[in-house]
Amino acid sequence: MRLILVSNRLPVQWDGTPSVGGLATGLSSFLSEWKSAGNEVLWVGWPGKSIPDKEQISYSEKMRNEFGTIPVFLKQKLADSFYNGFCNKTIWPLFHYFTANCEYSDITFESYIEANEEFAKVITNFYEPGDWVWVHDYHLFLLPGMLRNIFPNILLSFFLHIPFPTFEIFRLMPERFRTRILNGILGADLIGFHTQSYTQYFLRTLLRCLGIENERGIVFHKNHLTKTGAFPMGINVEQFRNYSQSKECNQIANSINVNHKNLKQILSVDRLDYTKGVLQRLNAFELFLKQNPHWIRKCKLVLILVPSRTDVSSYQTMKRAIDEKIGAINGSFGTLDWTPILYQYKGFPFEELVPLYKNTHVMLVTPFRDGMNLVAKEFLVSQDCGVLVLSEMAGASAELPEAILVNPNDLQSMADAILEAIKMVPDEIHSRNQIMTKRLSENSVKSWAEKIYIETEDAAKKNLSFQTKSISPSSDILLPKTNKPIFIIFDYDGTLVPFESLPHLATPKPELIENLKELLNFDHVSIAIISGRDKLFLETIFAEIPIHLVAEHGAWHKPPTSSRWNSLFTSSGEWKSQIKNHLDEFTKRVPGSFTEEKDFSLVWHFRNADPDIGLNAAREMLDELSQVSSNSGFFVQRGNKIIEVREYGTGKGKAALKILPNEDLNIFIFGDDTTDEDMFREMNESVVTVKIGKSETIAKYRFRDPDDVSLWIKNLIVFFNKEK
Ligand code: GDG
Repeated sequence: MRLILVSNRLPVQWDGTPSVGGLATGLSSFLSEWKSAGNEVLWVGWPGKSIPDKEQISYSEKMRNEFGTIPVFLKQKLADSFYNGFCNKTIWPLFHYFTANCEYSDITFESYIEANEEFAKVITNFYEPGDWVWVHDYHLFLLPGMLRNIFPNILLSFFLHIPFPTFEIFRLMPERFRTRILNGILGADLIGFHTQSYTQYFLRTLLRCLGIENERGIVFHKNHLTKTGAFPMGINVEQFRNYSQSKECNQIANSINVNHKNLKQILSVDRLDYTKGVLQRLNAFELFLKQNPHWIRKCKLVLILVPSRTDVSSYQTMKRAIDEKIGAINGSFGTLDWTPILYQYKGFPFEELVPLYKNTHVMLVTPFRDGMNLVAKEFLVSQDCGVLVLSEMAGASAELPEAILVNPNDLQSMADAILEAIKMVPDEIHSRNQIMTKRLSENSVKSWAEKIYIETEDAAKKNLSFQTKSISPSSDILLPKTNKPIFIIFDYDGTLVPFESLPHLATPKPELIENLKELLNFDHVSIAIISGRDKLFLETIFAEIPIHLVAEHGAWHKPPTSSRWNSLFTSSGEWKSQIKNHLDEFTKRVPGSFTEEKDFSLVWHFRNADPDIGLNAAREMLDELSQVSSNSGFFVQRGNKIIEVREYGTGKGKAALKILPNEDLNIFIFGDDTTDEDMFREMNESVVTVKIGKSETIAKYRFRDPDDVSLWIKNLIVFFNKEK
């Protein structure tokens, strides 16, 4: 199988030198195993600068042959507006909670769309069915949706490397941007995040922004199923560990250390970015020196800042502030033979970075917010006897609770943490680090990538079974195959008519009533409506039609020829008053919800409630009621924005069996809800069962919506007329 990795930046820069960043290095172990199993890998991305038109063909050939990379060419103006604009002035600050830094510009959003389209075009040129496409990060939110439109069956993963913010933050983005972004990511089969919290924030955002619910992290949208989940990215543990224990690494470590043998080394390594909290870290170090003067001349802070986004003016301003702060600390605390901060504004090769980790006593990783932070993990597997001071706001803190966790906004706690770390005894350091490094070895970057592949494949399989069930209402498969009498059962809400905000507004169009009447003119056709609605409602709606009506999920039955309702089940009803009080409590608590009372059941509706509050209350209610329902005479079922509490032993499935005549029939059953699954389950293989809508079903076929049901009815009429 061929893997097509897609990220904004390629693992090699335009001139062939390696890019700084965790992804390429991290993935190398997974990729080499992938390739040695006979698979191919191609990496698609922007080369980082504009390449003149006439050089593009030869450049592409060279990159593909030498590095297995495929460049996406973006004109300088577009690249600037896309990358420096929408990516780094809108998404990056917003998703890291720097809301005051955000700009919302239609111009840069247009560029964002255009750049994503350029990526889609390049992939379209060489994509082949069977390839696995794995899109990375926030620069390419729209790409999964674009690719899904072109290749409906593409195997597609998306991984977000930065945090996904809470809904309240996400919705600060104008609706026209955010809707498009969410729809774009949902084109993937799998969406991975670093932590459980980011996943939950994303799912909640889908609910609040698009009204899309999830079933245990699975989302159905536009006839496509997407799995979501937390996949904390690991590192290439062996690579760091092996090198850190090598002779070469020891030699470099000793040579770096030669002038500072007696100083405890505090290390800080970041890309220059305001999210990393570098200035705050310097302030904490200054406070530490002020409050603990006995550590003066006994420690040094090695501060490495890797240049990044150097053409953005706010980054230049930040760099100046950091430079000044370093100057001030060195000026006021330094002596002729000691400088507190050794500052390096450049990247270091791996071979020099690891010896620095190894020499370190205290590693400061204190970002204001960070998707994961791989530096913290790399340090842990490379150190000899070093303490990790880690921000609670970094995704890595969820996996590394044995580190000294700090709030980067709390200067005093950071200064205290430096002191605690620098004084920590080796036994304690080893015991803390051992637990963390063991965990890191078990969750290496290789197993991270493998899990993502397995889950993506699983989602794609689920999608396939979801799609194979989808059928056109005019398909011949849905026509009667024999001339036996025909019995059709329809659910009402969500099947014959779409949902409305209030139940009494959901009524059939006159055309539908006419078509049902016409169908019943064929004397071998019988129709039943089996609904959760009450008797009066069904009687009123279907007053003119000779049809079986079954109300309250099978509690009552009125045959076509009769004006009387018979009870299909017997009821004790003892449970009702107690449960009604309980549901009423929820109704008081959740604005927009209400309780409906029927002869054999109680229904709590939350369609008009705030989606989040409604859903949470429904979960709570389900949980509470299912604990008391056994042997209590009732059972609880979740429906479409409702919770139904019903007399035990009743149900649509049993009701359907009771009203079906005892003869050989062509049976068709249509329903949209979990209560309709009861009917599908009770029927034998010969019955044609059709689910309306997206969620999981045991029905044989699937229609998109009630309009498909109306089309099927019309199609059946045409068929019978032809047969006459
Ligand atoms: C994103 C998210 C998430 C750094 N300086 C040098 C150097 N590095 C390497 C490190 C590490 C990588 O860069 C930095 O990884 P981070 O995790 O800290 O952050 P980002 O790559 O900026 O960004 C982040 C990550 O994606 C992965 O999902 O953790 O939260 O923002 O691997 O070793 N490498 C070399 N010289 C350096 O000077 N060779």
